[in-house]
Amino acid sequence: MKIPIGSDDQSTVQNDLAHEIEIGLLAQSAWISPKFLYDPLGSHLFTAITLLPEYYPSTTEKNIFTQYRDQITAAVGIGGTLIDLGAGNCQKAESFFGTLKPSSYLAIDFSAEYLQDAVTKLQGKYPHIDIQGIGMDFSKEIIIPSSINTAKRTFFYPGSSIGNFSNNEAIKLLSQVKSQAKDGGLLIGVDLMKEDSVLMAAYDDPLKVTAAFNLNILRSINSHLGSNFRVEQFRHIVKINHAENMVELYLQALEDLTVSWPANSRVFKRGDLIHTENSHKYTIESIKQLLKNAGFEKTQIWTDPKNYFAVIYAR
Ligand code: AVI
Repeated sequence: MKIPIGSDDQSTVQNDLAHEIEIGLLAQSAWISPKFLYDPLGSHLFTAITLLPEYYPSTTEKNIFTQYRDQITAAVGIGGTLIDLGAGNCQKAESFFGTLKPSSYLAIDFSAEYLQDAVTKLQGKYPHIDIQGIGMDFSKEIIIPSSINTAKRTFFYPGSSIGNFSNNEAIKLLSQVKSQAKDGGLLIGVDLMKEDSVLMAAYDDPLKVTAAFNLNILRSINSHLGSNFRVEQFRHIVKINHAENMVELYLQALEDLTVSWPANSRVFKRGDLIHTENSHKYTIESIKQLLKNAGFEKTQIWTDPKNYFAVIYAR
């Protein structure tokens, strides 16, 4: 199987991405969209984060999947197409192949390059499942190939990646999922609110893997924009925004500097911040409301004993 990169002409896609980056870099409070965290190295660094003992979302979600796999399978039902949003190394979806028995699996990720390896290996292991991988910026629009014509489509969106979108963006994305799921539904993992110390350890780990993941966005931007960011001129900063119930990631300039790219440049003073990510944390009520606003009326919910994380099947 091959990995189509999306329907648009590649140079148009690149120009759109470069334009989006410029808007953020030239804003009064500079920002970079978190999707640029996931270049091939960033995707590997994120996989490393999920192995950190401090990064509780991955282990907690995995434990919920393991403990409630039968109940989750009964809720979701067998067969149809499993559509994995932000598939990464595809391991979480693979853990459901045995019970959900999908006839086809569509892996979607921003980083097509990283996905390619995972999807190729998977097809070798599961020759009876029709496996496709697509590199797509699904934060804009979810485009399902016409070859996927099963009425039952189960969207799989684990890892609380929904938390990286604003409320409005999340509703827009989940509304698209709802309308495209046909007879199926959405199996989603969401991170719940908890004490600051647990959040700080998870997002500012002592091995500094998260710092490397965050700083690597500057290299990713250099390759998209032709800019000359130097990672050693910045440091990783984590803030907890209690009013909005979210963890915020920034990069802070360690000195006065100018970043240039073919079309423009930006001056950063020592201490200036670039906002790179928000990670929303939910309550059961707030996530139910979000899903309802996106058109999902029914939910089944599984959590862990500490109520750190929730897995939800929504229809
Ligand atoms: C992918 N996403 C849900 C992660 C999160 O926790 O918000 C990304 C991440 N950022 C820092 N560590 C992990």
